Amino acid sequence: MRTQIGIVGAGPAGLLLSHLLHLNGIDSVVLEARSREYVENRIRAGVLEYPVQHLLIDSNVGARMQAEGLPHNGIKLRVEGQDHRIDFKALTGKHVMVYSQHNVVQDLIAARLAAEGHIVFEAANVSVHGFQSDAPYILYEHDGCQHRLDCAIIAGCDGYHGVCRDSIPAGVLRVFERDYPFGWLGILADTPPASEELIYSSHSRGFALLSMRSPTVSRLYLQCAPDEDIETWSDDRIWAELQTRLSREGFALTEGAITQKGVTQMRSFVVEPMQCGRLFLLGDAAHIVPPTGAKGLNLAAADVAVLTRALVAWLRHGNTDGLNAYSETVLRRVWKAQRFSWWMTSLLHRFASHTPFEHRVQRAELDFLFSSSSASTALAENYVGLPLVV
Ligand code: FAS
Ligand code: PHB
Repeated sequence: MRTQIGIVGAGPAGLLLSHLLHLNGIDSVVLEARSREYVENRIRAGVLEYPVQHLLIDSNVGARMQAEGLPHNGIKLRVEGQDHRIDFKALTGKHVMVYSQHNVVQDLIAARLAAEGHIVFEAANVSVHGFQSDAPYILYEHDGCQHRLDCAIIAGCDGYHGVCRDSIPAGVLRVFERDYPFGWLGILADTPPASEELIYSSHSRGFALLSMRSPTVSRLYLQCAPDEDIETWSDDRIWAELQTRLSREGFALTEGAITQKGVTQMRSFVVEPMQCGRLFLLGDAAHIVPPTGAKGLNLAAADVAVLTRALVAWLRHGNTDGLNAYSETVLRRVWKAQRFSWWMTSLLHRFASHTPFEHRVQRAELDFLFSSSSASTALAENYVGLPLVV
């Protein structure tokens, strides 16, 4: 089989890339290891930046988001029971949209299949080859048969644990990383969110976050040990800890059935460059951010916007400038999002290693944030999303 762009991974990066290429008359095939049902129901991110909302709307896959998503004009930072609201609308004129990542994935799959797009689910043993030549190809198994996909370019959209990054020869990539001494215990619960906006809480017992998926479904997170055993957390214990860390006079969570719970590692990770020959890395395949800044999904979409523009220029006009500058271009935005995500994580979490001096400095940083409009504006600008192509 032959196509123009071979895409590994049907997460937000791979699907959005295939969709935008289609709108520009460029063929692609998406190879996904898991089943359609699995990728359409995988619980992950929930906040869309302003520029990403418009990327979905402008490419005709934003209707359901606009109908069912929850626009948020701000967030609350809760410190020792006191709320400080960051007013995105007043500070930037923009808002974020609370809309589940798996809904975005469902919308993109529906749009691809409606356009007779080619997505191979349950593609096993995917391997990428020849990307340091002019004839890259991908091998995979499907329905017990071996297949070969010849293409002009391979897009590695297979996430942090995928095969594409690891297929790049040793010495080509430089790795930048930081692991955090904690994780997030996240739950999904069938209960109305106790706040109209997200609440990021910095508490002496650790960080907590109140988020949501709909007017009837809450998404909440607790700072925990990086290797926390979820089996030791009964639903009652989870609710008791959330009530404590999100406590404020006159405020209480409405407890309800917990339908999903899990522990997520907290890591900052970037590889440079995000390209090797005709293999281009996008999204979590090249960079991971701690979720405190709600940047993961949005960074993947930003990479897609830059690569799409570069591929259109090359395939239509033979211009390779965009492809040659892809890595440098996206890494400028990636590092700004890395800095913001690291900063939000450092600001709002409890570090067991912190000295009393460091605790005071963390507190002073919060005080400055709450008393300075320029500091609040900087947070707001980063949170609602920097321009997609810089
Ligand atoms: P993805 O990981 O979404 O997609 C990669 C795809 O490639 C997957 O479908 C995978 O099955 C497929 N694949 C992997 N290996 C393959 C192979 N060998 N062959 C074929 N296919 C292969 N961000 C937030 O902002 N908020 C959150 O709450 C949040 N929670 C998260 C929880 C978890 C557990 C994880 C891992 C991430 C979370 N993130 C969150 C970040 C998340 O949103 C990612 O940034 C986003 O999914 C990145 O999208 P992709 O780059 O498309 O990668
Ligand atoms: C979520 O809703 O899952 C979410 C929201 C904001 C974050 C992280 C996760 O910073």
